[in-house]
Amino acid sequence: MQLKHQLPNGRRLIVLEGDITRVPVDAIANAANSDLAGGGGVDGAIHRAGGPAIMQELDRIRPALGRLPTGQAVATTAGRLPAKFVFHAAGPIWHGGERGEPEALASCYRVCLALAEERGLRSVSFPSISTGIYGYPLDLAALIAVNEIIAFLSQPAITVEDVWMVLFDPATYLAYQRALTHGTSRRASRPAEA
Ligand code: AR6
Repeated sequence: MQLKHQLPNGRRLIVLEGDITRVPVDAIANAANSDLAGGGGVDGAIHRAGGPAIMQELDRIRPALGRLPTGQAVATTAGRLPAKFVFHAAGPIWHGGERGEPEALASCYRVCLALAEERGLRSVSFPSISTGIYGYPLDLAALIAVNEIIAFLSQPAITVEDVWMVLFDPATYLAYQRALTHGTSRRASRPAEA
């Protein structure tokens, strides 16, 4: 299942149910953590599919960087993944929403999109950052993600053309579908189901 939302400037947000390691793009965002030491969920899947080159590059980055602040991201090779880069973002752990979680989550999307733009990339994919092990409520996270991505894509003269939200399970896909449909009801164009 997928839902495409095209902006007046031709940029697109594509919401897709699937495995992010199998969708070819220029850069894949990873729901990582501040230690950049790998983990479960999509982080584990990305390291398994990309192979050891990703962790080797993180091992070189880590000493200089220390802990990656929540809401920030760093770029590495994508190894064997069908992409040029992986952007490792440290999403917020949900503590009830009063500890800066919405700002930190929005920052993950903004920083990864800025990393893509700096590199002149055309396509970026995201998983649903923080809504797995980190416990962020799905509908709240989906609205933040969709709003950040659409705000970014609405800018003039950006190199990024397509942003993919690749959602692993039907409930997550439906939450992003709701966020996109609700969020776009006040905008000029409507998303099209494919
Ligand atoms: N493709 C797309 N989405 C996936 C995939 C996949 N292959 N596998 C899982 N997901 P999570 P978080 C979905 O827990 O909440 C790790 O240990 C998953 O179903 O991966 O940000 C890190 O190292 C869910 O919808 O990330 C951190 O320590 C979404 O990805 C911590 O988990 C995010 O779930 C980060 O937790």
